[in-house]
Formats: sequence, C-alpha cells, structure tokens
Amino acid sequence: MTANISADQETLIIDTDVGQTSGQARIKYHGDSRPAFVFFRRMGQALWKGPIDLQQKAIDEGKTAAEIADAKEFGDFKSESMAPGNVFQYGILPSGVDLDTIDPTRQVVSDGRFADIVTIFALLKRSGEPNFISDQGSTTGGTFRFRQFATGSTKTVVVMKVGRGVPFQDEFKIWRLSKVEHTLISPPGLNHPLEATPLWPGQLYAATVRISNDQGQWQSFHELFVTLRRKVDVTFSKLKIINDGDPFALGEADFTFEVAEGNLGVVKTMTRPIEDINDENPFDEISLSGFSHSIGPKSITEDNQKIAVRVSGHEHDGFLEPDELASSSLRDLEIPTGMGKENVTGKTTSVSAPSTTNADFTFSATVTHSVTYS
Ligand SMILES: [Ca+2]
Ligand SMILES: [Ca+2]
Ligand SMILES: [Ca+2]
Repeated sequence: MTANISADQETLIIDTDVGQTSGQARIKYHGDSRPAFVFFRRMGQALWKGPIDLQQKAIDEGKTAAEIADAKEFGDFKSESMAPGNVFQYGILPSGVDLDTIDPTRQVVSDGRFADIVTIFALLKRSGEPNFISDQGSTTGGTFRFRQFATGSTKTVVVMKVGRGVPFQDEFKIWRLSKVEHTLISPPGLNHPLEATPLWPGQLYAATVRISNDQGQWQSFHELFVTLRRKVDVTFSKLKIINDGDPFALGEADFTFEVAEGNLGVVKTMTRPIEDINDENPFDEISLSGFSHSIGPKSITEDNQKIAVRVSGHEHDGFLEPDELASSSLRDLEIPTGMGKENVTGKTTSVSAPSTTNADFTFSATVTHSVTYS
C-alpha cells in the first residue's frame, strides 16, 4: 500500500450566524514506513512545515497507549484551526525518502514528490452569493476539458471536479458530483487555468466549479459538456524486404495487414496478393497503396480505446520445402491525450515482422496513422 492521507471533511462550513469563527477537520494518515512524514502548509505557500510529531499529537489528544505507539505509522489527528477563507494542505511523503535530500521545509518540492496531499477548505455558510468571475473561457477536445477563470483583482481559489456522474446541490447549496473522475485545484491567484485530462471521447460529462476568496465567500455552479468523437486513420504505406526467403532467386510472398480495435479484436484485414519480392538492395522499399482503414468518428470507452496493427507475410516455396511465414505482434499505435497533444498527423511507426517458422523470410512495414476529433 502506498502512503495516503485524507480528511473526514474536505470543506468545513463555518456558520458565523451562530457565533462560529473556525473549524477543524480530522486528518487520517497511513504511512508505508515508520515513521510517516506528514507536513502542513497553507495552500499557495512554497514551503511546508513539519514533519509533524504524530506521536505527540496522539498524546495531546489523550489517545490510548496502543494508538500512541501506532501513531508513528498511522492514525488521525485534528487539523489546525481554520478560519473562513483558509485553505490548508497536509502532505505525506512516500517511504524511503531521505529528509536530508528532500526537505519540503527548506526547498520547493513539487506536489508529485508527495505520496498524497489532502486540501481542506474553510468556507462561510452564508456566502452572500458573490460573482468573482471577470473573464472566462473554455475549450473541449476529445480527451480534455480546459476551463479558465479570471477574478479581476480578487485573489481566489478554484476547485473543479469532472466526471460522468450527476451534479446535485448539497444542504449548503454547493454543487457536488456523484462520480468524480478528476479533481483540479488552482491555488490562490487572479487567473485560474484548469485542464481535466484524460477524458473519454464522445461522452457526456459534468463539471462542478467552486470559486472562493480569502474571506471564505464562495460561488458554486455546474456545467455539462460533451467531448469530441475520435477518428483514427491507419495506412500501411511501405514494405521493406529484409530477407526475401529465397537465397538464389526472387522470393514470392503475399502480405496481410490487420487493424485491431480494443476488445473487439481485429476489425479489418487486408491482403496484398502474391508477388515477387527481392532483398538485393537493402534500401529498396515497396510502396503500398489502397491499404487504409478508418475507425470513427465514434465515442470511446475502455473497450475500444486501443488501436493496434499487425503485419504478416507468407513466402511460398512450392511443395518441395515448407513455406516461410513472418509476422509482427499486435502493435499499439500512439494515441496521446490532452490539449495541444491529442491530434496526431501522419505519424509513422515501423513494425518489424520476423520469421515465425524459424526460417529466413523477414520484413518490416511502415504504418502511418492520424488521430482527429470532431
Ligand atoms: Ca523460401
Ligand atoms: Ca533472393
Ligand atoms: Ca519462394
């Protein structure tokens, strides 16, 4: 198990109408080694404080001797007291970290170096329905949703959650999502670019957005969007004969080109009929035409996400000796995700097809593919 940290509530609602001025969450942690290194900071600060003396916390909270003994590795404690507008973070480092080399209290350590980080917000119950947005934009691709908010001269924090669940309002009128797939938190600032990726193409998604300021005022809303559908074009464009299979003559071979689509397996098979082949000049290539296949535009899920190709050849030797076969394995084509990355234009992949009959005949094929979203 990797080290993890969580909170019983990630949003504390402070009801100043009944005299509340602050709140605390309960932080639960589980290290994957002794001792667990847990750090604290206000979001937006570069450096962290800690490591927290977890055993001392357990003693201060009057825990049992057994809990105090375990506290070095796992347990729970009350967060710092949080006033409306506070955004606090607790992070746990993975095991094997040498605090002399990675010390988040003395050097800027990227969030990715932590095993887990929990972010806790304290917000006002009665927010006054502010509208912080001075400018905004959005772009939806096949595999991403990009959203940007500017909040004028008011420093704000934005939380965007994205998933294929149902948005609903909780008892405080804050929008929540029944199934969250991506949580994006933009730290205190005036401009908030947020990109949720990877998303599945051609799917209906919901997003909830919450913008809050350092006073704990917040605004919350939701939106729906549909990602673009994906089209993949595959072309088998060239063959290179590495060994034609007949040392003292021209070989003669037919070739088969296959396209596979996720769990559906091979969805297209194309065959080039038998023709002479020659390996005399290693720089010669056979240009192919007409061996293309397109898939989509269509919606994508786990089931049909991967596109793979396979090339195979059959060198004929008559009835005096066995024919020679050569084949590649199924080779996944690159399908990147994210804004500015998801489109692929004429990317070539070289697929080698070694002999599968322990003979000489060997070739490679060049496959060209493009990925577009519409
Ligand atoms: Ca042969
Ligand atoms: Ca030959
Ligand atoms: Ca032959």
